[in-house]
Amino acid sequence: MKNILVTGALGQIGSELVVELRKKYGRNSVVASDLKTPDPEVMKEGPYEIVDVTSRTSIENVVDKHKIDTIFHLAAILSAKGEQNPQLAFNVNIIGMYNVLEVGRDRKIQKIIVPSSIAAFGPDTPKDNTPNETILRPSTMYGVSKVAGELLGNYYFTKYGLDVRGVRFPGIISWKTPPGGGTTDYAVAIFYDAIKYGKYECFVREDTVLPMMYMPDAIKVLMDLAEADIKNLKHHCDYNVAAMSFSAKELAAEIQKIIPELKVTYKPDFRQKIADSWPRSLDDSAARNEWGWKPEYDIKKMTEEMIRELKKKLK
Ligand code: NAD
Ligand code: AKB
Repeated sequence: MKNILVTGALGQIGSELVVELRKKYGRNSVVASDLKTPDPEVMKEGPYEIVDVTSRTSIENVVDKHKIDTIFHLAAILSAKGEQNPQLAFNVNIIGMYNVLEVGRDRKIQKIIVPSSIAAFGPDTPKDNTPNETILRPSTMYGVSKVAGELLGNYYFTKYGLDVRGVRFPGIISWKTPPGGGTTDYAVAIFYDAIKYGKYECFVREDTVLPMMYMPDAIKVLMDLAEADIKNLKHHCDYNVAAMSFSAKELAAEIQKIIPELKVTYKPDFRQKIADSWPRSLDDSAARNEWGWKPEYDIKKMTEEMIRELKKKLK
């Protein structure tokens, strides 16, 4: 991994992944890219390019210019935004993935790392301790695009020997960059509103249980999977990874241990149906056995750190 391109680098995960990749592989070895021109501060941190993944040429130009050998493909439209604009989600997530794979094949890219999601599962999937191999029949365009991405990645590995790797992320919780339009966004928004207003109106029911992961663990997932010895990988683009599972009410109670004045009300909207179609917990033994995945954060440690960091940020 000498020259790395990150697509969707201004998003919730990309903005933190780029920093860690640069720490490990060097500032100039990591090219961040997204649709827009970022703040001047971001431009100063290292190479940045505008790349629209729906255009194969746009990806090719940057791959050629920087002699890219590894791509972390993060550009996507998430579940809630995707249900508001399924055509955009199809275009960015499915055509975008296809373009990245085609450029990978054509330019002999060594490795492509691409997150899938718990959204690949659907209402017919077993909800508890969901196996790695199970029913993939999602009810959202985002989920459909994630299943397509997993299958395409596996296909390009088998057909062309392209090394494509990916995990099914649960909801990611972080304080640096707000999430970009997913169903699990309430698990981040509650922290901001708890600190700013002492109250939060949650858009899913209090008994909604979903798998979640704190950002440092998510970054570790991507970096460890990228470095894993391919000889040990029996899967490619579809590893379940788990860290914690809790209900919206349990999260509120954990925050109330530190911010006792927090009042939470529940007003479910269209995102409830999406949340109800996803698993409550995951069996991630394949990731643990094949490349040593192990999370560091549980709900308590994550909540304490989120509140500490957000208080500093929002001061
Ligand atoms: P995000 O919405 O925060 O960021 C996505 C980025 O993609 C944005 O900066 C956006 O500008 C960019 N983008 C959109 N259309 C583009 C296009 N045509 N070309 C180039 N860039 C474009 O998303 P994220 O949370 O950082 O997610 C990154 C990846 O991880 C996605 O594949 C997502 O499905 C997956 N994932 C995220 C979570 C989560 O909770 N954050 C959970 C599961 C999976
Ligand atoms: C979303 O809610 O859409 C994402 C995800 C779980 O993929 N956070």
